[in-house]
Amino acid sequence: MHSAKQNTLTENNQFEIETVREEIKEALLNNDKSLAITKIKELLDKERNTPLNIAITGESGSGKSTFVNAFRGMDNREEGAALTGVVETTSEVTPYPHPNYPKVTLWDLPGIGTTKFPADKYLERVGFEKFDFFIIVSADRFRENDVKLSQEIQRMEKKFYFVRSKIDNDLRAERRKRNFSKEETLRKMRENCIQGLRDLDVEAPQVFLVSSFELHLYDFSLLHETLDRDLPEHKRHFFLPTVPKCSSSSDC
Ligand SMILES: Nc1nc2c(ncn2[C@@H]2O[C@H](COP(=O)(O)OP(=O)(O)OP(=O)(O)O)[C@@H](O)[C@H]2O)c(=O)[nH]1
Ligand SMILES: [Mg+2]
Repeated sequence: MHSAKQNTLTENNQFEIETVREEIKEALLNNDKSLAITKIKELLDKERNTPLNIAITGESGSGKSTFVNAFRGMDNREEGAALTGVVETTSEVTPYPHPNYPKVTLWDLPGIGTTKFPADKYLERVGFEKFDFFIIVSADRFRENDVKLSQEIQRMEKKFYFVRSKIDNDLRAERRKRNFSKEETLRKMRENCIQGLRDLDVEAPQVFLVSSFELHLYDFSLLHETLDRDLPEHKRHFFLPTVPKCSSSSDC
């Protein structure tokens, strides 16, 4: 998102894939169909086997584990779902395979700024190098820890998307006010995050308003589409939305 060095895939894999692509072009130019077919098969094989590691990060309680479950098309109560809770819950960096794409791993991270993971040592302790990109999950306002995370991820020359979570909660609370406007409330929340990121020199902040309990509303689908679009060509279609098992807060 911020520099040419940033990559969503490990550079080695990408290099190998580029090499095979070049070999295919050359085989086609030389009219060597049989070599081209062999190389195309090799390319498809490499693409299938390219791992993608996505870190879900943010403050404790911001809704990271719930988001991981939603992303995997699961409900918090299902067996195999990441544990969620009203008190600090995730204390280890935990991998969850994507149900449809075994090479895609979602990493549920502990909250930034807890005793075990203080803000200044956070990225180092969670082992940031192994992640291809980050999704920062933030509830409420754009906070100091969001600032620190965004800055550090940029400094590490990695890419991130920003998810403003628990939108259902905010709308429910705001609805009690006179002159409530859903559109205006959503606009203000989006603007607050975008401005917070712009103040940190993020050129084109990617902000998504999400309720992990109401996946059919707000920006959840847009987030999937954006990830799908941003990924290098060979990883396309990995992120076409998993059909959620629950579509309203009442059945989640
Ligand atoms: N209303 C609402 N509640 C949510 C949403 N996402 C998470 N929650 C609730 O927020 C609380 C914290 O969610 P978790 O997913 O455990 O948060 P976390 O960021 O993983 O927390 P730690 O593991 O402690 O860092 C739980 O009670 C969730 O049910 C959401 O989109 N809407
Ligand atoms: Mg958690």
